[in-house]
Amino acid sequence: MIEALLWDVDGTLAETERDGHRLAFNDAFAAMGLGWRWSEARYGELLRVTGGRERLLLDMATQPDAPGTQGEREALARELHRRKNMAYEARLAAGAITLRPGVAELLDEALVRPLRLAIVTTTSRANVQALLRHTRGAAALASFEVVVCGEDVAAKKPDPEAYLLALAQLGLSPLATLALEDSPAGVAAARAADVPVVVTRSAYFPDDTVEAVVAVGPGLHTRQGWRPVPEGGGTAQRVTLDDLIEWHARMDLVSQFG
Ligand code: XBP
Ligand code: MG
Repeated sequence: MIEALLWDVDGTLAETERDGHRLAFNDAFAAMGLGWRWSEARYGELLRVTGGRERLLLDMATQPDAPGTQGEREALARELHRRKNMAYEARLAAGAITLRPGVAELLDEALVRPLRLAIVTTTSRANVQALLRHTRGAAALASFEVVVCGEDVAAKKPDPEAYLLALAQLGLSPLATLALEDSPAGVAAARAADVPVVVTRSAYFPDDTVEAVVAVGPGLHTRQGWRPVPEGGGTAQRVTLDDLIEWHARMDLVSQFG
């Protein structure tokens, strides 16, 4: 039986990478007078690395006008990241980023059931708080009993540390939980902590092979295109809590989906 849903943030709750972080990084480059701009394609390559500062340092290795020393690069990455997070919140405040369809409905269902809720992300806490505040209101963060963020771990996803910490804080065994993830790194992190995973494909990870997950589909807004077919019943057009419970109950059917 599922006792808690563990939510990834970027790509799962909202398309924050494509609509938010990438553009906010570009805002920060412009604000600091740098000519660097990340295209959608380049950002997709950089997403191999989790963490905004880590992503900046990876890209600086390819920029001829990046500072010469590691210390200078780290200082620049810190300042760019600070400005990026401000630009990200400004985009949220302007309504440019919304929750993915079906997310709010599933969260509401879980609160009524009730089922415990946790956030397991390696994004910065300020970004998680801003996303929830601007998309679900000031009280939204409090509906998550546990919120594990990038600052709380030594190793970001795909390391399992964030999931292990969330399980410890909830006092639950992994099989009493279900993770919602979109990226290969997120799936790897959850699976390395033995947490069953449902994958909602996102803009940047539309067809990556995912292994050992209980279900994979295009998004929580639809029951079409999911493997396995949702069998939780009901009349909703979207994926419901009963669908998640049914997939979880059948998790011996853990599969590889290409
Ligand atoms: C997503 C990430 C983050 C975001 C940017 O993690 O890798 O780095 O891209 O956020 P998840 P920061 O899917 O686990 O939420 O700039 O705060 O790192
Ligand atoms: Mg994600």
